[in-house]
Amino acid sequence: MANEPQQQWWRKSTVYQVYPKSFKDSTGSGTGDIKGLTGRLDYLQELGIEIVWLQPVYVSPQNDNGYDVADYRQIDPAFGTMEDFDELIRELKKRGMHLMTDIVVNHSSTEHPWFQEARQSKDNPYRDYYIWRDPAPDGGLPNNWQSKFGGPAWQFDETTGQYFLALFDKTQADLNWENEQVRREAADLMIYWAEKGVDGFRMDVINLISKDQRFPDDDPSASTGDGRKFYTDGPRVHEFIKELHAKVFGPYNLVTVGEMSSTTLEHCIRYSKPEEREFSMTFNFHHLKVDYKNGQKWELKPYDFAELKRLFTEWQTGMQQAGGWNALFWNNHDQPRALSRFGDDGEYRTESAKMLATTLHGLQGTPYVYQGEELGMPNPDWHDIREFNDIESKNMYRILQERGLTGGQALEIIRERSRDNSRTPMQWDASEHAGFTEGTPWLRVDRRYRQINVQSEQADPHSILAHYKQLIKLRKQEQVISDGLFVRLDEEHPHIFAYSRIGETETLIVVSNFSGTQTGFSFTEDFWASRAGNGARLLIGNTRQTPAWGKTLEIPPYGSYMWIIR
Ligand code: TEU
Repeated sequence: MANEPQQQWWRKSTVYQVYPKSFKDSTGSGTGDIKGLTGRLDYLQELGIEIVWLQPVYVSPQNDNGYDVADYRQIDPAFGTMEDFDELIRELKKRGMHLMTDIVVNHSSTEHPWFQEARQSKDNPYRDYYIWRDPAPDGGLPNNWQSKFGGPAWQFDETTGQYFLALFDKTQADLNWENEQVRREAADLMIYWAEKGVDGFRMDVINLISKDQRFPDDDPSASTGDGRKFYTDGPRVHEFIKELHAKVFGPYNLVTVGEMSSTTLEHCIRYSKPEEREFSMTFNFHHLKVDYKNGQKWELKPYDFAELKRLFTEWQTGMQQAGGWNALFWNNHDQPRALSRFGDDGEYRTESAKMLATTLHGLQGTPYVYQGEELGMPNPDWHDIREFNDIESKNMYRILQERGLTGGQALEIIRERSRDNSRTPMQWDASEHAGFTEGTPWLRVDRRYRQINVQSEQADPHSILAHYKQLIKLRKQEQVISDGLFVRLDEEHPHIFAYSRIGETETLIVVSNFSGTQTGFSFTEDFWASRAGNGARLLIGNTRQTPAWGKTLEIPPYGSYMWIIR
């Protein structure tokens, strides 16, 4: 089975995340499609990618860009046909590559036939596929839980006079996993795709499927008093996931990653330890909340570098010691571009993009590359709310103004935090619309596409793209990158994140400068004497000149280096 220690081939792999709507349009519709992806597989193979994570292409009204599924077994015509999907699988297998698809079963679209049936009457056979509650005694909401997209988490249904739970958009109704039939439906739809040759699944907010059946009010005065503690890593979540592993993940030998919203290290150890037979690995988001003021996404503060390093250290050592496995990422379709957030998308764009990559790819876990990250694509720097598409951003632009901010203040926050920052079309070349489409792109291409695109970076041996290719190759070559024990080397340095990976016979050392100023870093006496003193070979760096090896290193602005000591 894919999760047995001896068969964990994916521990040396790199996953490439494809947001299909923005990857490549083959028809001129202005939105990306499956054929467009299939036509670019050579690019991904050349990069060294072994697993492609294709985000939802199922039938959907697109209120949440495909995460509102209206038919779990059909391809939405906007993305192509089932024949196109079958061709994609064939073409991946020809190249020795694997397909991971997105499974969204915490909720369905309210346009799904199940919901259309359920809403007809309280005794409809599908009623209990969803979570319905009577109004509170005062006629109000069943409890004070909040949607993750802003506003209440309950939507009133006039037909039956009850509310249904929707933790995300009002058109995304939470499925009732207490209902055995729902669990059977979920397993069956996964088997359907596994039978078609899919090699793995990314499981959308899968740690939210088990709700506290008392549905109690939360304490709204708490920073996370939005109800999440009553459905996050809920009472039966591990039971439900083990059931899926027994029915699907194990028998089909699938590689799986759980997207864990607001989770804990303890749960992620349980979710990803092979002997638990749940998932192969987990995404957690704690490192991407270090610029949330008071833990609130829509309140800005400069990112807390010390906290970022503390979290990396906690999760690296915690998961490794307990046998868990991290899914490593800086970017995805829900996050602003890390380059603009933690690097410098201006003067030091190339250096800082490479620095972020080296820092992440030297860690324990399986790295994920989100489309465009390998080019150093930045946030699109928009100044008009009409440029934005995302439902969450539109809701928050309204809500922030209801809270008393001016339109300009609200827009400044949206520019920093909007998920649209990562959803602008992939930049293939310097032709119009960056070669993404012959039509009008659904979301404007970033204005810097003439300088930042695949074609120009393929021509440059010192490009960010070349750097990613080398990192991906090193992970396959150097066992210490997969297995080495993580040991933090910098003690609260204001600009440097340095760590080692201790192997049986080799030591990997990664030193990264997260600032635009040259800075010195010194190894401790003990470490230098015990490990580093007998010379190191540079595996990869991001500046023409590499710092002279010694107990104290002078690291240039955004300098980042990976050495190995054998
Ligand atoms: O994301 C869930 C999630 O944690 C983020 O969407 C986050 O909650 C949100 O940005 C609020 O800050 C998954 C998918 O990745 C996302 O695209 C979907 O919108 C969401 O679930 C619902 O399916």
